[in-house]
Amino acid sequence: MKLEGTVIAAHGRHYLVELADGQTLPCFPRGKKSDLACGDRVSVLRSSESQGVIDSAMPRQTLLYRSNEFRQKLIAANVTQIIIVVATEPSFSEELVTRCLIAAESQGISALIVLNKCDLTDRLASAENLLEPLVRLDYRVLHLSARCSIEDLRPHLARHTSVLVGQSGMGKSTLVNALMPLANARTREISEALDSGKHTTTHATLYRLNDNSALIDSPGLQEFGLHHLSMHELEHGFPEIRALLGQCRFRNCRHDREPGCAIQAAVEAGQIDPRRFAGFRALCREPHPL
Ligand SMILES: Nc1nc2c(ncn2[C@@H]2O[C@H](COP(=O)(O)OP(=O)(O)OP(=O)(O)O)[C@@H](O)[C@H]2O)c(=O)[nH]1
Ligand SMILES: [Mg+2]
Ligand SMILES: [Zn+2]
Repeated sequence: MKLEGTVIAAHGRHYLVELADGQTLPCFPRGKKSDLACGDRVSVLRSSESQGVIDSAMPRQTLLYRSNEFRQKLIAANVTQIIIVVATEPSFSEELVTRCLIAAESQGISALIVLNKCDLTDRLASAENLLEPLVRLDYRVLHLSARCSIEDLRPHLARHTSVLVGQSGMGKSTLVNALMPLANARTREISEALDSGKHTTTHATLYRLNDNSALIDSPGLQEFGLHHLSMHELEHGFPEIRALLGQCRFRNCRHDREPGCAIQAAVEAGQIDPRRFAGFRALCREPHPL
């Protein structure tokens, strides 16, 4: 008998599937390939009382993933919001935030930036300084301290399936635990089922919130390769560049050294942040599909 469910934890070839009745079943993919992500909806065949085989996966609404020249790494499927978690300390990579935003943009996923650990006030100003260009572009930036209160975050989660992404140590899991006191126990339980249970998150896990929304905690990222995005998607991933597309002299302008480039003119006129433009150019120089 086929059962439908949602992947709520993904760790290598091990998946935990939540079935329609709320029960969870450890499952393996058929064959060698395992290309499912947390949040994927699947159809499962029960192979024993305590194990299943994933028969097929349903089409995805969205897929958040990263890629380098060798392979792709799936982060989460069917999410409607990406929450990029940065912190006052340890210091964070502005470039990684930009890359997360572009990946979200390419999938039509809304983005929220959380600046966590605002209780550590010494480093607050320098973190805010790094985020300033993004605030000016109207990206939502929420100041939080998972240690003190996460109540300001709750309204942003409503009606969404959100995934928390960011570098290790930013406080993603602390946020989850603060939002859901029961998550702590669940995390331990799932860690025991899937791996040795270290402090740092080793696999993505989906948690249901009371009001029909869901939250996925994911392992810390050190890099976010975007080799799968075309030049067109990169241009559209920067709102300030997107706004000027079509205004360059040449239709196939690469916004590098071409004369009559509206983007370069905007950088020179101080309308586009030079750090953002440098980030865009660096992305363009990486390999990408045409
Ligand atoms: N001062 C302070 N410390 C915090 C806050 N939030 C989290 N921490 C601490 O930051 C450390 C890392 O927190 P985690 O929640 O494990 O970070 P993470 O982003 O899940 O890290 P990975 O799972 O490795 O990706 C822990 O020691 C937390 O106690 C905060 O708001 N204020
Ligand atoms: Mg974690
Ligand atoms: Zn141009």
